[in-house]
Amino acid sequence: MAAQFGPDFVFGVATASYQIEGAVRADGRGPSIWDTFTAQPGKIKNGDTGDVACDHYHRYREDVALMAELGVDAYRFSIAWPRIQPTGSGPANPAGLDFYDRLVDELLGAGITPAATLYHWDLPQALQDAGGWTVRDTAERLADYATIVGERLADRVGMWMPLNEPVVVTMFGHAIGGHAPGETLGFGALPVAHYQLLGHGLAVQALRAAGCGNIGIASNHSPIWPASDSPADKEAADIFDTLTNWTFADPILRGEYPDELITMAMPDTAADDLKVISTPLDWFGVNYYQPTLVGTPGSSTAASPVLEGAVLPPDMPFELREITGYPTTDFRWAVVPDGLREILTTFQNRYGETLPPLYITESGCSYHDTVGPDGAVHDQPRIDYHEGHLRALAAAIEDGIDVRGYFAWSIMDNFEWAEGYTERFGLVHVDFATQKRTPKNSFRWYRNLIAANRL
Ligand code: PNW
Repeated sequence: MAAQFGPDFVFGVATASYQIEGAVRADGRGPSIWDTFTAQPGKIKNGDTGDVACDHYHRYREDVALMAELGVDAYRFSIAWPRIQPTGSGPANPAGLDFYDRLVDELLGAGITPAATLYHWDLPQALQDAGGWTVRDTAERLADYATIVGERLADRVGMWMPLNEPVVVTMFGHAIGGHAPGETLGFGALPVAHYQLLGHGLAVQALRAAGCGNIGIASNHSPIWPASDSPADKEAADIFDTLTNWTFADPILRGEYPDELITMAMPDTAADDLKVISTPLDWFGVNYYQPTLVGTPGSSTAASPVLEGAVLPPDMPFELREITGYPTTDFRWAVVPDGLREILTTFQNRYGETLPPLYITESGCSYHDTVGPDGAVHDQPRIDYHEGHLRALAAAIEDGIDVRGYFAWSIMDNFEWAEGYTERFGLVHVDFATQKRTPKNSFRWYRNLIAANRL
């Protein structure tokens, strides 16, 4: 069946600063928590770091040229806070701002709308030393940083996102410790959710005051599936759903936290802060990768590959299970295109009239691609992944859900956090030894799709 997208539908690609830029000591950039984390033995596969990554800081012109060839409408990138404020507060570092100024102009010159994320996980280390996301001050610092960047780029950036995936920062960074800063606070990580959300709300206000428009968020969401019909598994799934989906979306879209358990764990100021957190957005961005299968703890040996190797805090009232019966990527994530339609439908039903327009700010898959003897990268599974997810998206639009765009993660292979360079999400293959870029077959497929505007 043919699936068609409206003439204004935005096809994009996405990246994040620490994952692609390298040049971590260039032009006055200060250290971030990811520089610190990757320097600790055993934290990242093969001891990989983002020191060089895709060397995008020096090769951005070549990379923008690839995006122009791809024909995308928009490019979602993140600004490295420690390039703008090396210690996370105080005056701007002009050389840092100049880099994003050049990048934005290069994009506009290629007819591509710049879509900027302010915080994609590279917190200035000095702010971490002062408490990081466990303290209120960091939320206020995010707003100052938003003012600096907003004043410089308001006239040229077409979409703004203060935060990327506050749930992953809370869970992986602070509850179970697989990401920087590596805290293992369990439920004690909930204030980290609150201060990021407060930072988001303050940054939205700061961006608006600086003259920026079209502001949203990139928030990770996953339909939660109970492992069985048993009341115990359903209850475990409900708790996980509340913790990972609605703790992040309700405060923004409804001005309240979802339930008593969460409210009790939040700082005393939370009730007042919710007014700031729910400052209206122009749109809401969903990052979707796969559903999450949840059951009661200790009842199964098939744990989810998402949490492989993680040390879980004791006494969690749920456990993640491996999803079976679907194809999996080489990262062992389940490929479930209908999960995208499901989570979008859940948003529509939960928020109804008050739901702003949606974007898919990330979706993608990792396969361990290699360049073949013919010089090509035959990544048919990635084509199938994006085609399936775009069909599911088209079905959601058909259902009446207002989805305005889709950003493929990622334009090119890059530093995949704790997995280092082993997982490849790109439409373009990167040989990290030579920095050679090779467009994969999926790149050509996406280019044709964008040109035709239909599947
Ligand atoms: C996102 N999960 O992270 C990030 O925004 C990207 O920086 C990252 O490269 C991409 O997805 C691929 O991982 C996620 O476990 C990390 O469900 C973990 C999960 C989802 C998204």
